[in-house]
Amino acid sequence: GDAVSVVAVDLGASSGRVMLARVGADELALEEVSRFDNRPVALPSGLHWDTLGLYRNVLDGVASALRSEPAVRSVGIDGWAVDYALLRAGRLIGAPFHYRDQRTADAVDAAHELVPFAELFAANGLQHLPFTTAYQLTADRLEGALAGADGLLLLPDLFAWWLTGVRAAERTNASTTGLLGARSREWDTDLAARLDVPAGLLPPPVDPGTVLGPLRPEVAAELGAGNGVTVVAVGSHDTASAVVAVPMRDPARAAYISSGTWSLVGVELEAPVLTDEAREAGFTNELGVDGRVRFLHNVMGLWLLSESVRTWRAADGDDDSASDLPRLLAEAELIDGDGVPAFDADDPRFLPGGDVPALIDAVCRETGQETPRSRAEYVRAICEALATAYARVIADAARVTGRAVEVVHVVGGGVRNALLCRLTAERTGLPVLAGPVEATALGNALVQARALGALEALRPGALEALRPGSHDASSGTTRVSLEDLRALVARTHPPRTYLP
Ligand code: LFR
Repeated sequence: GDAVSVVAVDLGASSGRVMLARVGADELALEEVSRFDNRPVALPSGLHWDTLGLYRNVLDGVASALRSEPAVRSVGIDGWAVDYALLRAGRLIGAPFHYRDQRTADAVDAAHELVPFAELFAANGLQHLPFTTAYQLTADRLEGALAGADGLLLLPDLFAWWLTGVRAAERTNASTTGLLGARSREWDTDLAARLDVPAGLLPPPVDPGTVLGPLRPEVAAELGAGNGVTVVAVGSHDTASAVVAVPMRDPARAAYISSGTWSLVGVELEAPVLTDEAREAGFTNELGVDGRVRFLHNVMGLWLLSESVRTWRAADGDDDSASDLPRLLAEAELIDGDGVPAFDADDPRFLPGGDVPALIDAVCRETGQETPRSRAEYVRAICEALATAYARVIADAARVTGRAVEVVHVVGGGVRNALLCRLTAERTGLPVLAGPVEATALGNALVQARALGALEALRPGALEALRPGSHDASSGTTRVSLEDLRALVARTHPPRTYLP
């Protein structure tokens, strides 16, 4: 058929990967071309991302993808949300901050003095998270760090700009800044003015699926790219791309968990829900691809496990057999879940990370519980706490939206955690459909392939329409829908079922 090759760059908070994808009406295959660590750097100024190192890895990854498949048509970049670079005259001002940096501690109150949280939520629809871009910008402002800035780019947009020379704010990620109107889907310049954030910093929003442009000639030369390799804006917020590839049959009856460093738990809607109930239950309304809304809550996620393993590994020195996660999960399977302490996975003390087992101990003592007695017990307690949080959020989402949730999809790295998938089915009382693991890269690739016109045959009735005498398929007004894309994911990456 008319399958295309595209490159999906997916930047996660602990590692990045470059994937070569082959996408067509009956084909959806990924090949990992490169994977690299993304290690934050603690400087006297705070915790930063190594943006140039990441970009170097993106360039090298794309170059090797092009070497193995010279027919690559486009590149799309997604990454974690909210973080940004400040620019002056086209140059970076300083190293971008990591969202887990603690500099927003005072900025949150300062921002709420200008615009109370309830008013922020009514305008931007976002759950309270202390690292939302608007609070980070408030911290910058209070420290005088916005002076002289004439531009701002979220990190995936920064890399797209470096590749193409085109500056834009891809909408799904822009919706995590707190400065995009939840209903208007445009920058809320009144809100920015009230928060004392110069709206002039914000580049024009573009929708996912927009062809940003060709590689800059210098970049094309360095990468050995032929003419015609373009950069396509995808759902550049990683969660937006992941949800594109959740193989939901009927989004009105499904919940999803995008399970990685964070667990993003919620439902997909056509319009935001900005009620008091939604705000009080901690929901966010982030923008998805095709104007959908991700009504979800950020649960602390696999971060609790990865920080625990990191702590144990540091204590063990060279011998890392006792901190091997698959092994600990296998041991944790055999433990009685009622025998481990219960705690709130969303306790804000977990956000900066560090010695998570010690933090769990502190929480247990406060709540008059015994602390876990072994690493496997910590692992079990964490999985129990996450599954409990998932079940609560899914029940809240159903209540607040008035929907009946009948199935829970899990995508992302957490699909590999069979214990967590099983506990999720148990706690929610619903079937869990687990997979695909690489939903984010798949969603990224699907949006590129659709933008390149390679998926027209997925449109219902497309084949009939191509027959002589009928209307030309390409002149139809309906485009290949998310449901068509998801059906392709379900066919090519059938999920695994866990029954309650
Ligand atoms: C997931 C994610 C979440 C966002 C958090 C911080 O990788 O993008 O959606 O809340 O990271 O950016």
